[in-house]
Amino acid sequence: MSESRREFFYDAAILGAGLFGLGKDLQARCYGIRGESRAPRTERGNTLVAGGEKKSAQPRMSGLPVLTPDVADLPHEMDGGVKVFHLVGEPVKRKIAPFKTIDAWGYNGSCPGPTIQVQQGDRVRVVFENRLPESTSLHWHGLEIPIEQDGVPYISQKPVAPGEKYVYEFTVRQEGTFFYHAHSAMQEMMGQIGFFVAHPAKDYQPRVDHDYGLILQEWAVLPSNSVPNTAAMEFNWLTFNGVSAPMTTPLLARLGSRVRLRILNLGMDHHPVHLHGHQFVVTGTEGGRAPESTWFPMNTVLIGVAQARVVEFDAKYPGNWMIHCHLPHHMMNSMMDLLRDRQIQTTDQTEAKAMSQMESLARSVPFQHVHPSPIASNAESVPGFPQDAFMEMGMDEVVEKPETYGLPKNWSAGMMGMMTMVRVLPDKEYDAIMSKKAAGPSAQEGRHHE
Ligand SMILES: [Cu+2]
Repeated sequence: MSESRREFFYDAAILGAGLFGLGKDLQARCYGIRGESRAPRTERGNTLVAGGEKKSAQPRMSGLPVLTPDVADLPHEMDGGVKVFHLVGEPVKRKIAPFKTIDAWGYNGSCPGPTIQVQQGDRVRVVFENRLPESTSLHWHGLEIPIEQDGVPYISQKPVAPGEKYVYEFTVRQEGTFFYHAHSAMQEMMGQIGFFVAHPAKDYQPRVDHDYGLILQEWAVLPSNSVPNTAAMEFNWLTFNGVSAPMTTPLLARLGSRVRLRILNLGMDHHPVHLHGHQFVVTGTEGGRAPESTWFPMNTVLIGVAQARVVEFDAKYPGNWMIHCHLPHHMMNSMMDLLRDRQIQTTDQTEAKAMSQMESLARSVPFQHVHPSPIASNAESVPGFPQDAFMEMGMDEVVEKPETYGLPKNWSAGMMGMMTMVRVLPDKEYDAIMSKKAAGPSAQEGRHHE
């Protein structure tokens, strides 16, 4: 691609960003890294704003905005000096895998809810509308705000009845990674959570080049069902930002850059999140920035329930590095959906049977059916077989997007559950993907809705 053509895409991306409520200053920061396209968020199936609200934001923002792959940002408008957000709690259909769509609850058509980004010191108003079939409220997790804004039914406010609106307003005095959620346990388990990121008044040091956010969730959804069982204590679907691998959008990092990951957990399980090939330091928690004297190298960080952990690392080594929850059962999803209404088979599994099961699923999705990795000729006679054999479901084409460009063939067969990857790419590869992204949402089947 010629330089001028690349510039054109670059400019188009900035123009596109303007449409979604990013001010000039913020745009400049968005594109601080050459080609760091933050063009129109194009997440599949998400509705950004309810009621076609007018947006005319002129935010001042230090640091980069956070990118939450597969989850859009919530735009805002200004009313005098107040940033006004419109948040709608409602049932949401969420495609968590190419062959699995669940009936979750979320906000503004998204589960998790859209990401709210503000600046430390901002006055924030959130006009909340309840389109759920039951009463709810919004809790601002970790924020030091007046008790009447705390969002706990009966304790700090009357529950917001179905069809009602409720206005929250407060000044954000802190910096850090916070979240909003319904303060009702089962509603939380239906997916009612979203990021609330407060950027610091003064940039964190050292500055990062990429800032990503991931929300960890688990779901109990029986085969042929779509409604999560919120009373369950065991879970068969594990998601990052509302999607299971390989649908998770890879996180891109330019070789030599510094990367921040904000990881947030609001479920029933704790998740040890592991990054391959690099060491990171924990630079913050759900309580804000941690002093540098507390940083030490690690590559697995436990994200407890209701916690956030912010980690940073230098992307030193080129490659497609996995980042995933390391609980074995969270590195996969239920195979029950593959078997449909049949009993899961743990013994007497032959290659022919496994292939026919996989083919029946492949026909219904459809996904590219790739022959699984080889098994030994005497596999059937070995106690314990099969374990991971027959688990691989390659679906490269179904989950293809600019961020997957250039991955090795059948990469998706190795991706399951609570898993994504950090792609540390040399300039040429990085810029090639950014050009594809900048080419616009039309190339990505119009996933953006206004
Ligand atoms: Cu886990």
